Amino acid sequence: MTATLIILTKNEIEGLKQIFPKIDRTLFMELIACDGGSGDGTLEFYKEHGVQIQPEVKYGDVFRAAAQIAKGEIIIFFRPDGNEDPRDLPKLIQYIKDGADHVIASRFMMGSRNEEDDSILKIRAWANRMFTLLANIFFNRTGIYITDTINGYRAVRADKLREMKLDAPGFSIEYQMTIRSLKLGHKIREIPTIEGNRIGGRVKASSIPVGMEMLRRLITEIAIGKNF
Ligand SMILES: Nc1nc2c(ncn2[C@@H]2O[C@H](COP(=O)(O)OP(=O)(O)OP(=O)(O)O)[C@@H](O)[C@H]2O)c(=O)[nH]1
Ligand SMILES: [Mg+2]
Repeated sequence: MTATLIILTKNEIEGLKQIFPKIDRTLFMELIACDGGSGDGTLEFYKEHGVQIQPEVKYGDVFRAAAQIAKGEIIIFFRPDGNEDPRDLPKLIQYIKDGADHVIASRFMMGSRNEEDDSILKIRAWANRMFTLLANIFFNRTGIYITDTINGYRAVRADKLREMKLDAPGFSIEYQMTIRSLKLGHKIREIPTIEGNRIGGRVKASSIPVGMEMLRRLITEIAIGKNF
């Protein structure tokens, strides 16, 4: 099976410089950078390294663009800001080759770490766990609990991604992706991941607006059921 790597960035030059060289490019038939309008040298870095660029793509739109333009049978979404470990890439691909439709790198299973593990309050991690619990209660009939319904680091079969008809606007898109996959009866698997700390740049997903967006997404997905 062939694979496309989708790289998501908005001003991530510091992370990109450290993480990009660790990506095994031989795993992929193509690398596509979906960039949200960087002005810090990120785009120049891509050009120097021969990476195809889709400029000015808003976060949620990346997933729709990927479904349309990726040529690979497997699509992986990757953010080079230090959070995601490129050593997981072969494993994500292998799980799809072994029969999964959708493979999530989980920050909340045995052998995982999430970015907040060293902080005291861990508010984001607990909010993530709550949204994950609710998604499992409302949509998961498989008997296998999904431990991280939100992490964006994941691989999916391109044909299955197209079936999901994703339409969430921003940072709730991965949550919608997991929920739609459950509704469609896709085979979802998880691998443990060690989430690293952000390397440079600034966080773009501010917690409270994203939390509100996730709540709205959950309610909408409950209301529409399989009508999408
Ligand atoms: N294409 C695109 N990428 C974006 C956009 N906004 C953010 N990104 C990238 O998406 C990734 C996730 O955003 P982050 O700000 O790291 O969100 P987060 O991982 O929840 O926050 P941290 O834990 O602080 O890293 C990063 O690689 C960003 O550069 C956007 O509008 N368009
Ligand atoms: Mg991040």
